[in-house]
This record gives sequence, structure tokens and C-alpha cells, in this order.
Amino acid sequence: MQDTYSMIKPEAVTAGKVGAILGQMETNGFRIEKVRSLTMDRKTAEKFYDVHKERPFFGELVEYMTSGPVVGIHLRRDEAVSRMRELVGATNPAEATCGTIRFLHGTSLQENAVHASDSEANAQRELSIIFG
Ligand code: FUP
Repeated sequence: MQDTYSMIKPEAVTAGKVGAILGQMETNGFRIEKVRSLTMDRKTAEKFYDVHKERPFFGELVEYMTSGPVVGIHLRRDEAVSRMRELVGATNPAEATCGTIRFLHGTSLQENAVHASDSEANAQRELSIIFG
């Protein structure tokens, strides 16, 4: 069994997609270990996306991710990290495979419905930022 972290982003929470997205994760074999609803402050969002701090979209990304409530999810299954990345789909919803979470619920490159950890080390790092 492997742990991963996912986060439902503000536009999907506001649009009432939380239940559908959690359901899709459970249907795909993930066990939900913890769920936390929160609004990230600037410091937390900057730490969370530290890897992108030199990228041109960093400021907008932090602005967006602190604009409303998010839902942080600690999930578990075999090969959780790679399987969640598959279920989430490409970063840009317009390029995401049919049936993926971003295909179904994302609205733009920035407002792409969910985050999913891209490695086991990042999953542990992100879980500790959000769940302590
Ligand atoms: P992903 O791992 O698929 O979430 O994508 P990245 O780590 O590359 O990017 C993190 C987030 O930054 C994306 F979810 C959306 C946002 N982003 C932009 O807003 N503009 C870009 O050009 C690239 C990413």
C-alpha cells in the first residue's frame, strides 16, 4: 500500500464537485484516510508550491489557490501515486484523457479541478504540510 495526497481546488469546491470527485477516487480503488476542508493562507500555498517559485505563473497560482476553500485528501492504495496521476489526467483539462477528473471537472489550465502528488517523496511532504 502507498500513500498519496490530492487536493480539490477552489473552483471545483465552489461548483459543488467534492462528492463526485471523492466518489470517483473511491470507485477507482483508493481508500480515503483523511479529508480536511481549509482555506490556505499565502504562506502555506507558497510553501506547498515552492518547486514552482521561479515560474512565471507562481504568483497567479498562489493567488488562485488561496482564493477559496480547498479539500485536502490523504489516500491509500497500491501504486497510489502513479494511479492517482492517471486518474487525474493531464495538467491542461483540454489535453486530458476522456473520463479523467480534469477532463470531467477542470475548466482551464489554472482551474484544473484537482492537485495530485507527482512522487512518493512529494506526497509525504504535501501530506505533512496539510495534515501536520
Ligand atoms: P500538475 O503536476 O499536473 O498539477 O502540474 P504542474 O506541477 O506542472 O503545475 C502545477 C499547477 O500550476 C497546475 F495544476 C496548474 C498551474 N499551472 C499554470 O497555472 N500555468 C502553467 O503554465 C502550468 C501550470
